[in-house]
Amino acid sequence: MRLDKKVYDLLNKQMNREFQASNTYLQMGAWAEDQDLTGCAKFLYKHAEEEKEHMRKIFDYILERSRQPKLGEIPSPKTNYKDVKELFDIVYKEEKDVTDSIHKITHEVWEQKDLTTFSFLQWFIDEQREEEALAVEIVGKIKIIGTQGQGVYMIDEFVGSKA
Ligand code: OFO
Repeated sequence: MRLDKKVYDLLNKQMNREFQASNTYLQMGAWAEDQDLTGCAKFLYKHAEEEKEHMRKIFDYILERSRQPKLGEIPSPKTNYKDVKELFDIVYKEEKDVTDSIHKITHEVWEQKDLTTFSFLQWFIDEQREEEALAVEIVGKIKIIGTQGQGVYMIDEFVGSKA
C-alpha cells in the first residue's frame, strides 16, 4: 500500500538527516585524521558508512511503498573542533536527536495504524539504542581520562578499539 503523505514526508526528512549524519561523521573523521587521531578517524569513518546505509534503507523502503525518495540539500558540516571532547559531545547530541526523531515518526505511524512502517522502524529504534549507548560510553571515558597530555592518546586507542 502507498505510504501516507505525512509519513512519507517524515521518512524523507529522516532519510536526508541520515545522509547529513554520514557527511558530518566523514568530516569529523578528516579532522581527527588531521590531528593524528587515527583511532577516532577509523571509528568516525565506519560510522559515516553506517549512516549512509541507514539512508539507503529508508530510500529503498520509500520506493517499496510506492513513493519517490527525494534527496535534499545537505548543509556543510563543521570542519573545526576544539578537541576530542567537543567532537564526541557533538556525536552524542547528534545520536540523541536522531533517536528523538525516529521515536516521533514511530509514534505517528502507530497513530495511523501503519503497522508495516511501524515494524520497519523497529530496526532503527534498536540501532539507536546501541549507538546512543556507545556514544555515552565514549563521552564517559573522555571525562575519566581527560584531554591533557597522554590522555588524548588513551582516548584515541579506546575509540579505535570500538570501531
Ligand atoms: Fe546513528 O543515526 Fe542512523 O539511524
